[in-house]
Order: sequence, then structure tokens, then C-alpha cells
Amino acid sequence: MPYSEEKKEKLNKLAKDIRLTVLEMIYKAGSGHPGGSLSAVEIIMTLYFDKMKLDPKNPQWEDRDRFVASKGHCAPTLYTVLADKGFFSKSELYTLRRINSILQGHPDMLKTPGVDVSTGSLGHGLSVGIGMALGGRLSKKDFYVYVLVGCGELNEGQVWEAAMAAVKYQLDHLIAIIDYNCYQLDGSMEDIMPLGDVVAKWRSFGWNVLEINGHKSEEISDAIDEAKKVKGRPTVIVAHTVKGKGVSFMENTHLWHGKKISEDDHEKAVSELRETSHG
Ligand SMILES: Cc1ncc(C[n+]2csc(CCOP(=O)(O)OP(=O)(O)O)c2C)c(N)n1
Repeated sequence: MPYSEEKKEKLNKLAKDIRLTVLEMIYKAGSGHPGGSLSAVEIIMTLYFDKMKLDPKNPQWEDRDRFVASKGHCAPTLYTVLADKGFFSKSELYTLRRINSILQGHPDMLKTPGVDVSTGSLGHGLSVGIGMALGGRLSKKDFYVYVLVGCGELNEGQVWEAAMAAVKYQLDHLIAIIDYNCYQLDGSMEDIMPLGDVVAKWRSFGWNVLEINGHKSEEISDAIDEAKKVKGRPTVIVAHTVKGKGVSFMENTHLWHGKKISEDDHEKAVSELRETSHG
């Protein structure tokens, strides 16, 4: 359904606020992953604010939709969105990565309300999502399972084993979203392990494949609506994104994949984000 101008504006502002919070969390923690946290903002925000069936007062609600942050290093973005939704107090956000904090560097389902799966070791999330979707089918539930996968993560062989299994089990309540920002930890996808025609690859495995701009909430939302119409097979949404989106000196580089943010850089990033509008 087309977004109203009011909704677009509201979500653009929210995305900007999420970016500011994420940068402050990583700055205060003295370590973290700015690049892949910033690229995933609209994807995670749109899922939680527009698409997922949730009850922040009851994080374990059996009928809820599930989210697997398979690229677990985007945890600051997930935590910010969970706090915005009311799963826990926003005052927790600046305890990121501290000993005994409920917000560890990677998502921990035993520590953080609203986190459905512990992740961080890349390659496993889609397989876990398959288990959840099969569990939902067996218990006659109607929930959807969303799995956010990094493009570098696609270099892990297990993702492709999962890609085969999801089709074998005809998991139409499983929706994978690839944060396709073209960079990974220490280089570009092209230099490290090119994926070639990623759309053709997923199609050849039997998936329904959609391709969108992963910084446009409306496109993300429409793609999910489309995915839900397809019966008998899973959908993957290839979301084209920009690593480090929103901060010019962090964009389109692996150099801000995992890096401490200095006071100077934090100030520069904040003033840049405050001046620009993203959509
Ligand atoms: C199994 C495993 N190997 C290596 C790492 C270290 N690591 C963390 S993030 C990352 C790069 C991931 O790239 P991508 O999936 O493209 O993430 P994004 O660019 O979206 O941040 C690597 C190699 C890891 N977390 N898990």
C-alpha cells in the first residue's frame, strides 16, 4: 500500500534518529560496527514499525513474527529499534558492550528482551529461521520469520545449504532480506569473493526473488506484501543498500566496518546527519 507523505516523513525522521543513536552508542562503547549497522536501518525499522506482529509487553508471545539478525553485528540498530518499540528502556542503550549490560556486542536472546535468536557467528541465521518456520507450521501458527543476511555472509556455504532446505520444505512464511551493501569486513565483495548474478543464483535455488532499494521503507514494505502473496516457496528480498549510509566518510567502504568512533569523527557524523534528510 502506498505510504502517505506524512508516514514517509515520520519514518525518514525515525531513520535519522536511529542513525544518531546508533552512532552515539558505538562512540560511547568505544567499539562496534558502524558500517553494517547504518546500512540496515530502514530494513529493521520497517519490519518492526510497519510489518511485524509483536507485543513488546510480551516478548515471548507465541504468535509473534520472528526476526533473526543473522548479521548480528548490526546489533546497535536492532537494540535501538527494540527500545523505540518499548521492549526495554532507552536508558539501556548507552550501556552497549559493557560487562553485565543486557546489550552485548552481538544479540543475545538470553539477555535482551525482544531478541529472538542469539547471532554473531555468520552463516547460521537462515538455518535457524528455517527451524522457526517449520516449528510455526507444525504448531499451526501463522507467524512469519524474517532473516536479515549480509552480502558478505553469503560467502558462507551454510547459507546455500539453507537455501536448498527452505525450498524443499516449501517455507512460504520465511522471508530472507539481504543487506546488499557490496562490502564486507576487509574489502569489497568484488575483491574478496564475488557473488556474480545474485538474483539468478537465488532463483536457480527455487526462491521467489525481489530486488529493491533497501533505504526506501515503502519499497521494503511493498516487497514484504508481495512475498506474502507467494505460496509454496520462500522469498528473498535483495535490498540494495549503502554501507555506512548517512555519513559521507563512512559510506561505501569497508574501513568503517568495525571501528572505534573518535570524538572528532562522532561530531562530524552527527552534524552531517542533522543537516541532511534521508529517504
Ligand atoms: C563465522 C564468522 N566468520 C567471521 C566473522 C567476522 N565478521 C564479522 S562481520 C564480517 C563481514 C560481514 O560482511 P557482511 O555480511 O557483508 O556484513 P555488512 O557489510 O552488512 O556489515 C565478518 C567476516 C563472523 N562474525 N562470523
